Amino acid sequence: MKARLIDRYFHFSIILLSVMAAFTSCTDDSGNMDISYVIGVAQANLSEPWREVMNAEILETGKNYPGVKIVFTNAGNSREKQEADIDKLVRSGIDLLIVSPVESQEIAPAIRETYHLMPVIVLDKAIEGYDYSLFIGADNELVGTQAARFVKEHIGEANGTVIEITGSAESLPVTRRMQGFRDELQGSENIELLGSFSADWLRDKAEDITGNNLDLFSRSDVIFAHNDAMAFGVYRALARAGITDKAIIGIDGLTGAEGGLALVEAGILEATITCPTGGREAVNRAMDILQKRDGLPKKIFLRSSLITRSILADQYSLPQRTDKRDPEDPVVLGFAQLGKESDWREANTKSVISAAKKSGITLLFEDADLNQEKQIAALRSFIDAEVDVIAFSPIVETGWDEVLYEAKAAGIPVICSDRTVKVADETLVTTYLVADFVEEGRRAAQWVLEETGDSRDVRIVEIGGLPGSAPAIDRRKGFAEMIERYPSHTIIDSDPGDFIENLGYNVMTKMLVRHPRIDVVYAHNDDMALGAIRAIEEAGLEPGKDILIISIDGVKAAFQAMKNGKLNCTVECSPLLGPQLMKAVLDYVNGEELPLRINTEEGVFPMDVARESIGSRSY
Ligand code: GYE
Repeated sequence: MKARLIDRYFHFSIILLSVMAAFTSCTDDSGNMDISYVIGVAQANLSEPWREVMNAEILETGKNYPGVKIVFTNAGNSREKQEADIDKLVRSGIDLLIVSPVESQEIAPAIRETYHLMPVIVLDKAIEGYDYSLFIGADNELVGTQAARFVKEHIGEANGTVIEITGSAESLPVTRRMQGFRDELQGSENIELLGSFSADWLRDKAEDITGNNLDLFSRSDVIFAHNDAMAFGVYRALARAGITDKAIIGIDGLTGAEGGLALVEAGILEATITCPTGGREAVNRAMDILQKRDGLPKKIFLRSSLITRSILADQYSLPQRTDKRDPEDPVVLGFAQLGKESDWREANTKSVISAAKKSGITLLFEDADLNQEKQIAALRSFIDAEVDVIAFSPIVETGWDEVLYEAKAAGIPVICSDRTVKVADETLVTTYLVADFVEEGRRAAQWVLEETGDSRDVRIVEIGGLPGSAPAIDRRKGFAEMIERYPSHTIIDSDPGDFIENLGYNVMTKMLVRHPRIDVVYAHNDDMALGAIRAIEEAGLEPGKDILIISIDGVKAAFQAMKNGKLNCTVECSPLLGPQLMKAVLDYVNGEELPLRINTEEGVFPMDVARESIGSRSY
């Protein structure tokens, strides 16, 4: 170990010399003997204040890890420059790359290549595919939704108008914000979107646009800008023309003189929506990766919050315990499991129980036996017991507002494990620890399309999960979204089997009677696929050959079925959420702000791959 450290020291002194010569800034030049890691940060540009804050956070957080050196590059918004930056960083010997990509998907190959050499954290702008260790960013669709909710509330029942000022047109966050904003406004007949202009994130450009379109702007009630800088630009142009009665709302919520918080405080902006840079999270997670800690997720989405003047007055409204806990007391987690419907669920329960034990967390565990009332009662019992954190796997998406308000009022944070909920106030849930179910559905469809690509008339039946549950809703959505693009493929039938093996069998039996020909079965989980396999065999057909079968989860029994040639593919959805959950619980108790959503890592296992990897499956 010592030899390695010394080795590293020489190695890094060389790197640091070259790094310092090559790059504009370097965090620390103390030349400590115990340097253990060098992190390279490839920043897209420093012309946006938000990115300066990102770098500052990275630098600050890095100071908590004495053995860490951080080196920065600035691509000045050029894709070519960022490619060269990454190359330089890699060749100088960094251990991990944090990259905040420029606005171009063409940067993806450079990131992919680096990922084959070392861990890579992608910050802020998502890139296509999964060739990186971890993505950290805001949920920009939610940011757009939050903006629209504000507009609706501000305008109320009367007729009203709004103008939108967006960031750079090709940028993914812009598309997402626009989408969330429009979706939420849909159905509000009284609100008219008067226009949408792109000002490339720049204050002065927004000011010019407003100045050149004063007529239009003076007819609007609300102006929504995709960042606070542009919102301020709008304000300046309007103020110059003597127009001061408009509600202007921005995004970012940075501190500092021209930061969104000060602008809201001064009444210049009506509201801002905070959009964390992820700098702090990136460094903390980089250290988790470098030190090979348990429970590493694939994607982390950071929380955005609407900030108005009155909210500023009583600070952020996230749950905060008033009575400080004694650090000597064991941390208590109340976990309400939804039932025992599948192999996945059993593996999930085991993972939670064993991870709690391993982390020294006292676990109060309740099983709701697939009954929402019972699950609500379990949550209430945790509130009564004054646990430190509540986690639950919500059986369905809706119907939780009341009990979650009670938890919030009691100052107890709630983590949704595995499934999401739909609530009117998103601060009711502190963190979601979930898989990307829509993506799972898309991946299943992708496999079907690849497998049956040339066929003309492919008839697919779907066996759905429990109606109203997040995985059933989203797996259906992701799958249908892709299949519907191909006229050659049709989902001819869909019935729920509630994630239960027997029900999968029943649904399939009926479908085989109803349809003279079925080519593909898409089941929302493995258990139902296994039930369907039984039904197909009983009907005298060969599962896996006469009918292709794809499902989701990746449990052992599915791998066994693939080994036997009866199941064709499973899309992985890991139930091993225990370690990540315990990490989140301990982070919260230690005073760290939890991200809004944490996505787990998942793969796709077609039959031939499954045969080889069956031995290494842990659930
Ligand atoms: O896929 C299914 C289960 O919520 C992701 O619930 C989970 C699903 C899982 O019973 O097997």
